[in-house]
Amino acid sequence: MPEKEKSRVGLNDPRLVVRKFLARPQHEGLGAIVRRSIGRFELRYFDPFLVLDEFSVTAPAGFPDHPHRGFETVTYMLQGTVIHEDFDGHKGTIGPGDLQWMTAGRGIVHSEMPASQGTQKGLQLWINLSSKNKMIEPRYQEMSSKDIAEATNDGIKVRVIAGEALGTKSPIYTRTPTMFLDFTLESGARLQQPVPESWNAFVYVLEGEGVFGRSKSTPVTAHYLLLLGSGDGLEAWNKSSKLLRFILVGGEPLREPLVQFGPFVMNTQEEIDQTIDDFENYRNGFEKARHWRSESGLGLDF
Ligand code: FJE
Ligand code: FE
Repeated sequence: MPEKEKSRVGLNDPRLVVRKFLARPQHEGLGAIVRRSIGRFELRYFDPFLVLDEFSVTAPAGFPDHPHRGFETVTYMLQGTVIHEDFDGHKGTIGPGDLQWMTAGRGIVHSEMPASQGTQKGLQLWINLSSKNKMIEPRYQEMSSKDIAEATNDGIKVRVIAGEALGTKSPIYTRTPTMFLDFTLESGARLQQPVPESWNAFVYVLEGEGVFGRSKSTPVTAHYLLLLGSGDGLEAWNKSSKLLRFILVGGEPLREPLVQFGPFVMNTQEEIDQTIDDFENYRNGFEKARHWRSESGLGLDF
């Protein structure tokens, strides 16, 4: 390969793993189980990311009627199907490999429940919105598995949920600039993936074992979250004999004050007080919550 091209694909300053967390199962919602990595006590916030849950729901468990304001939720299914239903009549299913990118903005009230028997598994990522976007109109971007762009090269497969990898771009619009890549590396494969220098980035391992950051570092297995330090991208290796699957997520930090009360994430305590008042009195985006109940008819105390 000519030297010029090498420098184009190569990384000059690969990011190292600076912290590592094992996400252990905990109860959330109504009988659901989540492995929460970002959003737990030791890792309250990794700007702009509020929560990363690897969830597992088996009927009748689920996430019945509950609100959101001030951020986005990204639901990416790994196995099974979830039915979602909101107070504006927006309804549908999210099946294996499907994506729902929901900008809650000023307010969404919805339910997220298992659609079938067996265990439904997926990832849900909460991405904070900047102060200027917290009260925007809610919006959904949905993609079924077959429409999610995939690229392959040298033992690497990537599903491009958001951002760009191996020359393939996702059509998802990220109001808080974000990349979300689902990588599968065959045995022996080595990945070099650029990540903008100023962004925060993490890896969450789904399957197999991988070596991240430095070729000599200890292999990491499923359910581990790795926070990456500064640099221009991620270098990863599959030195095992099995497939390695992980997500790489990066986002531009907002660097704004944050006050969170459960599913409401604002910049100040006054805005949180206002949000609770809006929700309780069906105002400023919560009007439609007054007469709405999901088909499950259940609610969630948050
Ligand atoms: C929520 C408790 C919750 N992780 N992963 C309190 F469980 C939830 C919530 C979820 C959730 C939903 C899915 Cl489909 C997947 C999740 C938490 O709905 F929003 C609050 N406030
Ligand atoms: Fe929700």
